[in-house]
Parts: sequence; C-alpha cells; structure tokens
Amino acid sequence: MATDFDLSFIIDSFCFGSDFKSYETKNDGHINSTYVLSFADGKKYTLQKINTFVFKKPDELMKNIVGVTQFIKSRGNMKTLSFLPAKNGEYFVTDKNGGCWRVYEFVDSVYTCNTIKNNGVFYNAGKAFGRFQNELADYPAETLFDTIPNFHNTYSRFLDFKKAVESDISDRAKSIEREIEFVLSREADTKILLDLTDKNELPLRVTHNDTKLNNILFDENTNEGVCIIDLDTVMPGLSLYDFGDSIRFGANTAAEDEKDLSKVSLSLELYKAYTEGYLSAAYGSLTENEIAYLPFSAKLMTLECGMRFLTDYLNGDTYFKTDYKEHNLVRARDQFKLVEDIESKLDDMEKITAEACERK
Ligand code: GN1
Ligand code: MG
Repeated sequence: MATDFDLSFIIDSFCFGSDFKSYETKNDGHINSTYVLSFADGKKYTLQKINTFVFKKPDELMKNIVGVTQFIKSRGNMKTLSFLPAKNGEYFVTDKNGGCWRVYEFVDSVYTCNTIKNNGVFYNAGKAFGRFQNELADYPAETLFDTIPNFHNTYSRFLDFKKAVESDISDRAKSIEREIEFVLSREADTKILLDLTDKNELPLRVTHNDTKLNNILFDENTNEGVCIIDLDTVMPGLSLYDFGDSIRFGANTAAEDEKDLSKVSLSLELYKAYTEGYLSAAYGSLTENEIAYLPFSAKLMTLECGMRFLTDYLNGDTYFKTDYKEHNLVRARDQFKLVEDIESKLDDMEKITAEACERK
C-alpha cells in the first residue's frame, strides 16, 4: 500500500501487537500531520508527524506531554491521551529524513467539531477546558519546557509582525496597507495582559494555549467534552489566553477562513454558552481580574491570531499549512473582522459575564 509516510519504519518502531490493515489521513490542524492506523485485531492508533519547523525540540515537547497526560491519568477525573512508548524507549522516533513521529491510542466513540451547531455543545466545550485547567492546577509548572518561547506574548508577536512588514520578503506589504494599519493602531492592546502579569495582578497557570474547538473530543452519546488533545503547547501561561482563544474560534459565526466577511461575527449566544460552561468548572479558582478580562481576552486572542496569519503571509507562508496562495490573508481578514465585531459588543459581553458570575 502506498502511504504518505514510511510505513515499515513506523510498524518496526512501535509494538502494535497485530498486523497493519489500513490508514486514513486527518486534516484537522494547521501544524502537525495526523493519520489513523487500523490493525487486524480491530485496534486503532493515531500517528502524528511532529512539525519540527514549529517545534524545534521534540524530545522536550514529548517530555511535557507524557508528564501532563500521566498526571491527568493519575488523578482519575478526566480522560486523556495514552502515548505508546517506542522500542527505543522514547515516546517518539526519528525517520531517516529527520521526521519525528509519535503514536497514541485512538479514542473511540467521540467526535470533533470545527463549527458549533448546538449551543449546548459549546457550553460543554467551556466546561471541558475549565476542567482541564483545574486538573493541571497542581502540576509542577517549573518542570515544563517552553515548547515555543513567547507563544502568547502578544507584544512580541506584534514586534515580529512589524519586522515582517519592514523586511517584506515576499513583496506583499503594499497590497495590504489597510490590514497593516489595522494592527499598528492596536499596539496598546497587545501589552495590557502582559503589564498586569508583570505587576502580579494576573497569576501564571499551566495552560493549554491552543484551545480551538477541534482540540476537544466530545462523547458521541452525551456530547460532553471528554478529552483534550493537541497538547504540544501546554506551558505556563494565562487562563485568559485559553478562554480568549476558544471564543475566537468557536463563537465566530463563520469559519476561520471564510472569504465572505459578512458572515463573520461574534455570536453573543455562543459567548454566553461557553462562558457559563467555563465558569461552571473554573469559577472557584479564578481571581477577580481573570474574570474581569474575559471579554477583552477574546478580542486580544483574535487580534493576535490575525496578526500571526498576516505575519506568515508577509513571510511567504512558512508557518501555517495553507491550501491556496492567499489563504493566510483570508484568515487574517476574517480575524480582523471578528476583532471589530467584538469591539462593538464588549459591553454586551461584559454584561453576560457578570450575569454568568451572579448565577454561580
Ligand atoms: C494552530 O495546529 P492547530 O490548528 O491546532 C496554531 C495555533 C493557532 C491555530 C489557528 C502550535 O493550531 O496557535 O491559534 O493554528 N498552533 C501552533 O487556527 O502554532
Ligand atoms: Mg489542533
């Protein structure tokens, strides 16, 4: 069978226990490549190629992930991923081209979603990420490696963006002056949470840092968010990064790369559902400031992500996987439209947040 990867190398590297049958390619993330392998005994495994352009130190990354998943498992409150040790004793293997591969047990009877069709599912998404944060509250944060330094340092992302505009290596800046101005005029926003953290007014926690809706596995029967995946960016961070990023992706009335901007907006109903779900699990452990900045965090994370897409567009599309030439620009415009819509709805979002807290 022709595969996108060196099948015999993968089969020889891990103990799968029966004969390989078939594989399927998954197209969910923008970073890693994912496949589902099926075996003769009926067992399935998820195989992933770690993107080492993005994650420079796969050994440290896998130490983080194995540590965090074993910790969650030992507490016994929440399902988590089970990684397979390779025959070399590590949790990943390197092929002859330098590609890094890992395997985990396929989780059955679950589904993922890229858009929300039912508010209740988004409530459950909030609850799942709230629980995940609580589960890791006592994880020894100092043992975690910084898999991507300054990942959500929005000001450092802003400086990267300015550098990309100045270098303009793909000669694209002159065609996107409006988008560039959109970002430059919001510089002050990029420092707000960092300043609060510096003044010890926001606590550092162990966070997921990539809380997209499609990083949750939902139970097919109950629709509960049962397992959090894509743990590559678990690092010390702010709870607000996780909350804001979930809203950015899941409460958008359109896809992240919708070209028709009239379809892009922030659904207040979805914002409410997620906030209520999140607070149902995390309220007791959040500080007053963390709660006060929930609405702003949605704006900030959307701005940051748009800025990252535009930076990648200026740099010639080297970071995010793209399906066509202007894909990153389309994504950036979508995110900026969402930022504007959030700006016009911040008062409503604050009201909804306050009401959700009162009901606690
Ligand atoms: C990437 O891999 P995926 O699709 O879950 C990215 C996130 C972005 C997201 C935008 C390591 O996540 O930071 O918010 O795309 N992950 C990394 O959709 O950069
Ligand atoms: Mg993902």
